[in-house]
Amino acid sequence: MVEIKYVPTICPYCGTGCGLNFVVKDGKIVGVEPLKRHPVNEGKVCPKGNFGYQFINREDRLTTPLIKENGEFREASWDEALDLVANKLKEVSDEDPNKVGFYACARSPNENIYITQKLARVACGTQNVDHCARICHGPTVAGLATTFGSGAMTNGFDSIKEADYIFCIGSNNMEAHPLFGRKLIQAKQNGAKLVVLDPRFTPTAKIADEYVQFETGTDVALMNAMIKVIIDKDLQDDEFIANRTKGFEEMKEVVQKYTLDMASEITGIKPEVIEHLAVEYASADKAAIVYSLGITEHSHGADNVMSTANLAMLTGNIGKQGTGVNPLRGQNNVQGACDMGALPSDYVGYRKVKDPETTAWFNDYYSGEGYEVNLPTTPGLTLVEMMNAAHAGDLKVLYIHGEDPVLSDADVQHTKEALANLEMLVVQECFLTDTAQCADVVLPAAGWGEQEGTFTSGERRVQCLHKAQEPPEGAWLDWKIMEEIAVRMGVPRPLFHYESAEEIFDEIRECAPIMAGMNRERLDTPEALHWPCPSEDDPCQPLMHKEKFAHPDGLGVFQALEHKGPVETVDDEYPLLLTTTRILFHYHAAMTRRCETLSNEVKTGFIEINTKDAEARGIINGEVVRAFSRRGEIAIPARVTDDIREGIVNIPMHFVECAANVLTNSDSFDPKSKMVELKACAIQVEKLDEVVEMKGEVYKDGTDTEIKAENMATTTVKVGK
Ligand SMILES: Nc1nc2c(c(=O)[nH]1)N[C@H]1C(S)=C(S)[C@@H](COP(=O)(O)OP(=O)(O)OC[C@H]3O[C@@H](n4cnc5c(=O)[nH]c(N)nc54)[C@H](O)[C@@H]3O)O[C@H]1N2
Ligand SMILES: Nc1nc2c(c(=O)[nH]1)N[C@H]1C(S)=C(S)[C@@H](COP(=O)(O)OP(=O)(O)OC[C@H]3O[C@@H](n4cnc5c(=O)[nH]c(N)nc54)[C@H](O)[C@@H]3O)O[C@H]1N2
Ligand code: SF4
Ligand SMILES: [Mo]
Repeated sequence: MVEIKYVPTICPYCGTGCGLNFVVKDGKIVGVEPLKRHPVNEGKVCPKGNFGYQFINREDRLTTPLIKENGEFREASWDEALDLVANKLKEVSDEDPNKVGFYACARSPNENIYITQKLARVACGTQNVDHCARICHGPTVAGLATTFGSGAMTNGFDSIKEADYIFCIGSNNMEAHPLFGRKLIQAKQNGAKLVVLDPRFTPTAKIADEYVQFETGTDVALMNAMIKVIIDKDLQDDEFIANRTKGFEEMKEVVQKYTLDMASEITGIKPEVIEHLAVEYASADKAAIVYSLGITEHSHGADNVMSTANLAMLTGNIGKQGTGVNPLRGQNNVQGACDMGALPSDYVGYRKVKDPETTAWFNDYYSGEGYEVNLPTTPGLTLVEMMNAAHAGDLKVLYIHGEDPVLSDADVQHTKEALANLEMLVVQECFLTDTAQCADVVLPAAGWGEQEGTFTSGERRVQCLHKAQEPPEGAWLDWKIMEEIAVRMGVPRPLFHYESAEEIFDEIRECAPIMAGMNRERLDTPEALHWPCPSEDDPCQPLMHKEKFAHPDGLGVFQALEHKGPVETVDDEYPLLLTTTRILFHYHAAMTRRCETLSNEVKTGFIEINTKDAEARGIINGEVVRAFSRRGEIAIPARVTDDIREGIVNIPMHFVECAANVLTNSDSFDPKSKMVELKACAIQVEKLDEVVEMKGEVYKDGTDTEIKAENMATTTVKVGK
């Protein structure tokens, strides 16, 4: 008899937060099954949920600390590696705390992330801590905090099933958040109309009632014109505007020049279509906005986000089921990473660094045993600023807890130069990623399935994880590693000591009023709890902004915004605008590319190019072409298709051998959120001198495979004999 154990957990990929059971045989994870009672995925999963566990027991998991000497790694003991890192961090932060920086891991549990920011703040005295949200939903956090007072998704996922009209802009959730995509299908079955706006005819567009193709980087112009139509036709919600908002008149004035003709010129959408969109959105009883990176990853990302907020407030579509502004957060725990204060401007629970009383509170909370914490009230550097500071020689030590910026940050060349310029790069990882290969010290970490803790999904649902197997021998828990470093740096152990992840969570609850009511008993259930959850008797419902917004005066704030467009525009030399996206079977790179089933589905990257643009260059489907920008060039198979707008090309970001970020631009910033322009840069595509044809087929898209709601897998693992 083989003994099989089921251990409940949460999927480690996207922010949908599906519930799974690990299937454990003889103490090893051998598969997963969807959790049937889970309220989000209801016993279904997407291919990543299904097969994405295969990386866990790979032979190339890191199990020994590595130290680089003369350009080569050698194995080291934990003692040696920890001392080396602690001494360097202490030496540099004693000299100037601004010269050290930390990237936290949005794939890792809340408890680990909380400890990363605590190591930065308490042991090094720096506010330089950030994570990938900056180049993901940073504009959401900034934009919605400005308009609504809170940077999070306003409604729970299930709320969408009650919508009458769904305005889905810049989100390809059928590939990026498939189990949320399933809820869109369910909403349609309940009678909702789904409209998708995207420069590409995506799998999500394919399930829509209406699809609108338009120019990249023109969302503000579109939404301003829609707002003008709504006001001109007197379709706005006057009562909501009067009672719950401010700034309406200023916004109204700015949108006046966004006539249908002008917006049509900018966006490429016919005037009557813009008018139709505006009237339908405003006339629906309950209209919901869904968006993701098509909105945020621009040099005007926060403006795009605030435009969606303007639309929702104008029509009173907020604070009710079936409505709201619903940004689909990316990483499994990116909501948590923001909540935990892995942000240079915020402590845990969005308590502000800039506020002297708050900083005094944390200084006091973290001091003791003769150890004084004295944090500045000036926000630290963002992720992108840290990389630039490294490049300029102003940052000396960068501590990366589980991120892979060599693949994921804009402009790979710039990133590699910056990392090489550091006095010490520390990477705490499960695998020797492209970034870890650049490190001076690599610290092997336990990963998903090997620890207790919590993930917070995109709908602010804080969910429990459970340990299903021991980490590989030699790999340590993230929080343990960082505790040891803090103590070696001189923080008295009692100030930085935990017996368990649960103990860390208790400290989080003490520091973050929005999570104070989350006791273990309430949390460790399939439904779990959403924040805000201020007290143990609060029901902690997912719907926000019911009666008032989260600003101190309770009012939502309209923003007067102008269309700006991409900073890098096309010209004769670089005539194509590149966007960079995701595909169903891969998730960034490190984990899914180590999952055999997923890798077999899609083995390498490709560039999508419109049939006419391909013809003009003599390019045929499947041919390897040269793509180049002002930053660099790659060779990549072409996928010739009518699904992408003419003049726009697209590269999925997962494949290091033909990496999109060799081409992207790290110079164009969103001043409001520090986002870089990952969804737009100017490139050229050419035939190679020698014709190279791809072996096998170029990936089409996920539409023909598992992503239809009814086909989503319910169970696939076969275990035991
Ligand atoms: N399979 C898979 N799923 C993932 C991930 C993954 O790597 N793989 N990553 C996760 C993460 S971290 C995130 S943040 C999410 C991202 O989820 P999404 O944002 O849905 O994913 P993307 O494919 O990056 O971009 C969405 C769409 O934006 C469109 N777009 C490009 N430019 C514009 C524009 O100017 N305006 C508008 N309106 N649309 C535009 C693109 O054509 C694309 O279809 O996915 C998460 N889920
Ligand atoms: N061109 C372009 N670039 C992009 C984007 C785009 O759309 N276009 N999207 C951007 C977005 S939205 C995002 S979110 C970023 C993602 O960028 P990253 O955050 O760099 O992405 P991941 O590959 O998810 O990195 C997570 C790393 O953590 C490791 N890891 C996982 N779990 C643990 C753990 O528990 N402990 C430790 N120590 N390590 C762990 C994994 O092995 C992996 O290497 O990329 C951005 N880059
Ligand atoms: S939709 Fe897929 S990747 Fe996202 S949490 Fe669910 S199973 Fe995981
Ligand atoms: Mo993301």
